[in-house]
Amino acid sequence: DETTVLETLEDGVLKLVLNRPDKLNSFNADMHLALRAGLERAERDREVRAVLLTGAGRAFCAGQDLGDRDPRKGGSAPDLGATLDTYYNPNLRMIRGLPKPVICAVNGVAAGAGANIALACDIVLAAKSARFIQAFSKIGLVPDAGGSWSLPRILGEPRAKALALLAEPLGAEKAADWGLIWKAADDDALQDEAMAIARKLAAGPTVGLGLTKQLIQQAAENGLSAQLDAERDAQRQAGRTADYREGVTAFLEKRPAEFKGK
Ligand code: T3D
Repeated sequence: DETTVLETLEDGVLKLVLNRPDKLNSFNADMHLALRAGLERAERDREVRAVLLTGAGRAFCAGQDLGDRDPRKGGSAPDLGATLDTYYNPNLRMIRGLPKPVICAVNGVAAGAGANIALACDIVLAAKSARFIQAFSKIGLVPDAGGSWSLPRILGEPRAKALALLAEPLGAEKAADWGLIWKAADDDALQDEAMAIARKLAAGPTVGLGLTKQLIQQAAENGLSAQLDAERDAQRQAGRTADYREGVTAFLEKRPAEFKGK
């Protein structure tokens, strides 16, 4: 299959599969654009109420396709700042800004930008055999795709610096112990567990879930007072949704709520 990102919509879950398994799903321009198209669909399409991101084959994603950066092919040094602006950063911003939950099933090794794209997702599960590698320092680069922002916030400077400077693999179970991801799952159970979470979220009160995601992200920049104001604004909006009415009604009627995502 030559499609670099496979897309399927099932039960409100848009599943996006990075699909260059021979290259460990490393990013070329086409895969960036296909991922962006999938994320744009997720934003636009009301049928989509959660996204599940994963990889085909034995890897999740090995970051940039270094075959496209071969210095032996000649030419001047590439402007990697421009490639971040053009390709990586728009997708990072879309994952973080999408007002719907993004679940990531890290099915195998996640290296370089591949690791940091996974870590930008809202709920991250990884196969127990998967490893996260801040591979950048091995080739003279710096953490990108948001890693220099998320790692110290999640782990603190000592662990963030050791991971980034040493580029040693971090196993899924340790990543879960450190709070870097939600859960390490048995390899053969990963996809089912991730899909079950995605389905559950896709059947949830989408507006409230999207606002919850944004609030928690804003907390990284806000002081308490600004955050209390943000909660007030978000709660006002959530309180006007049909799903809130349904949630309270269902509680009072002692039955499961049937959320419509609006
Ligand atoms: O350039 C810009 O735009 C700036 C942005 C940069 C963002 C970045 O992500 S920089 C970091 C780039 N990624 C890496 O440095 C990781 C390179 N890969 C690895 O270190 C290892 O492959 C892994 C640790 C990920 C996996 O190791 P292993 O032993 O399981 O597999 P392998 O044998 O190394 O790889 C299998 C095949 O995939 C192999 O091809 P072959 O020999 O079978 O034809 C290998 O060359 C290929 N492959 C793996 N990673 C990449 C890749 N091909 C191109 N680009 C890759 N990143």
